[in-house]
Amino acid sequence: MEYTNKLESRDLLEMYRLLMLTREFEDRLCGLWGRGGVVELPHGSQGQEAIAIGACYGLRVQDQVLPSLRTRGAFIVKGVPTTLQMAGIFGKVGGPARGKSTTHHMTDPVRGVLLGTGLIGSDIPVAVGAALAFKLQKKESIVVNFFGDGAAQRGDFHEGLNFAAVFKLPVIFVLENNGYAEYTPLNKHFAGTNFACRAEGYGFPGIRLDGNDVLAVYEAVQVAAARARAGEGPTLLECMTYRYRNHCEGQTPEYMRDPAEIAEWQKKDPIPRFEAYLVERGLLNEADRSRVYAAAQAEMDTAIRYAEESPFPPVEEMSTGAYAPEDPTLVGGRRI
Ligand SMILES: Cc1ncc(C[n+]2csc(CCOP(=O)(O)OP(=O)(O)O)c2C)c(N)n1
Repeated sequence: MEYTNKLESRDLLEMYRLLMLTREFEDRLCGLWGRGGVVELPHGSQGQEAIAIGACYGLRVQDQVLPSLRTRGAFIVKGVPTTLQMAGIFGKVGGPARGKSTTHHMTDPVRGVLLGTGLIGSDIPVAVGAALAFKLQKKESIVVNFFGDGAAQRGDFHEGLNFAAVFKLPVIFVLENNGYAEYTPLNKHFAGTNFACRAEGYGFPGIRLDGNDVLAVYEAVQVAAARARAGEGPTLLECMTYRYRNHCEGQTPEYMRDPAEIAEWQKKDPIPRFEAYLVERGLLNEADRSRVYAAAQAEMDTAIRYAEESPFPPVEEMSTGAYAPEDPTLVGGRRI
């Protein structure tokens, strides 16, 4: 594919590092399950990391992301330290919400990651509400909302998209179509041919693209972001991808995927594909690759150690931060 972006070598290499770090984070997290420490079932995103990295890479600091329960890369690109993320997953004080956010409900609004809801699809109107707030405040910031093909079957999807379209809100809907909703294959919950065309019904662009191509995602989001910042309204991006792991760790064998299907998608894995692109341009060699991988491993060693050593929150903090502050621009005492 021919790309049109003007990314410099250092950006390309940084995107590569972020991809590697996200994969390593997920591999380590899934590996920790059942060995103590991790307090909630990990939902791995291995295979679909290029979507979060490509989508978030060009965002501004003030832009907010509303991730799904599987959008690890969004936290990484938005600069939530891996130490804090892992401590949060361990339910420890060192986490971004001082032990209250674990994996599903991790949030760090100061760094630009909003809290989603536990109900898939219900995040969509929340993201739209945040975009409405930006518009009312006359800010140039945008919201990027990630969700899966299963979430797109909820009524919230239609309500959210329609509202965002009518009010021309600065929001990008990133639909990670990984072919499964929990364990249900796409053809068992969807009789249509694609989700992108739904946007046309609401009067805004919907584009289907290769979600395993980090630069294709980056470019599509850049176009959508410019449109959103110019007051022209939302875009729906249907990113085609696959997740290698089951819905979550700790599942019984009947839910396991067909190994042949996994092998087919591994040929399109976003990381080797991007490596090949970088190698072809003379930006990466085997030694660089090993160095980036070793750095990701070392960073995750540190993150896990930090999480293990961080204390559990004291009981006095049980309800702290659980209710909206009187001043809604303050979160955990910090202004957002
Ligand atoms: C309203 C609601 N129904 C069911 C669930 C349980 N659940 C959690 S994730 C998930 C599947 C979501 O599928 P999809 O949106 O395609 O995302 P994926 O898990 O494939 O990334 C389900 C059904 C839920 N959290 N909320």
